[in-house]
Amino acid sequence: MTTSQFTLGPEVSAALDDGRPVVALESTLLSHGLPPGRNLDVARRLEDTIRAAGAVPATIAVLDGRAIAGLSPAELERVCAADSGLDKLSLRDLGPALALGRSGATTVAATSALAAWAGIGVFATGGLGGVHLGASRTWDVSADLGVLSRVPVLVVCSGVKSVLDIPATLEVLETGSVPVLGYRTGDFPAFYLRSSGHEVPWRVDDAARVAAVVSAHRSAGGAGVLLANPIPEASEMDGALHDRLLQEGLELLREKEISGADVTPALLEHFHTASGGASLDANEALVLDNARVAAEVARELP
Ligand code: PSU
Ligand code: MN
Repeated sequence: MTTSQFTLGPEVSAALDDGRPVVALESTLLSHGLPPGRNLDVARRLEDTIRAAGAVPATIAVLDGRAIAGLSPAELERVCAADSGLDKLSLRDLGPALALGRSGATTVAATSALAAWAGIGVFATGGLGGVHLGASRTWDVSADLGVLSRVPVLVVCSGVKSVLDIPATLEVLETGSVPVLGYRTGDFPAFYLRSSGHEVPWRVDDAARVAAVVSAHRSAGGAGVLLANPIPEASEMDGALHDRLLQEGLELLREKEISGADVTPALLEHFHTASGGASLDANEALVLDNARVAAEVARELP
């Protein structure tokens, strides 16, 4: 499928035509979540990991008014460049960006919608957006949550950051009828940490069963499914370091009066600079593991 507003990379197009497994990847985590240089390295490793696990990667972004699933190497470099100037596009931004010829990196919400448009049912990322602390006052609830309740895609992530209101995030997912599956765990993970201290409603221990849940949920009239895969044990961040960075980050947000879509990028940057790179290693380890798991599930889906 290639239209004036949507381009599939040749490898993705061939895989979809043949019914081979494809895994979508988002671009916001590259352009807004990782520093230039490191982001391109991670982007390539993500694609290699998916190929090694027997699926085809489809990194998604919007460039010059076209949605692309399966960026070319040059397009991937553009998304990761220090001077890319890319906006962060959520689903509310896709119509304007496509129609007005703009470029941007896609969030979980926007990537999920574009993946579904392309016929891709599995998507790997690092962290999902969620309910921000203080949301009862600010109404800052990521569109990622609402989109999962409407779009038939499996999102594999490592939970949400502890900067968010995690119980409220799980409540909103329940309201949206999104099954939350813990992958080989009964705890909902908190990105850098394997456990948030909150339970998941369902635990699933292998890729074939995850695929079976996704199929059954769709048969029953549901849409998105969240698979929460904790960061590999060896890469988990030290708890005390994590708590210190989080407190500092929250203080920084207050000081600089940062709000809305800028909150996550600002916090990530604080973690990366103040941890001397430890958070980058953790971030890379978890997203690569999610890519591998997503490919394994994609292979099990009809
Ligand atoms: N959480 C992370 N890293 C990220 C994001 C979230 O740990 O890079 C990005 C994802 O693209 C996610 C988006 O979809 O932030 C959510 O942003 P908002 O809360 O503004 O909806
Ligand atoms: Mn928001």
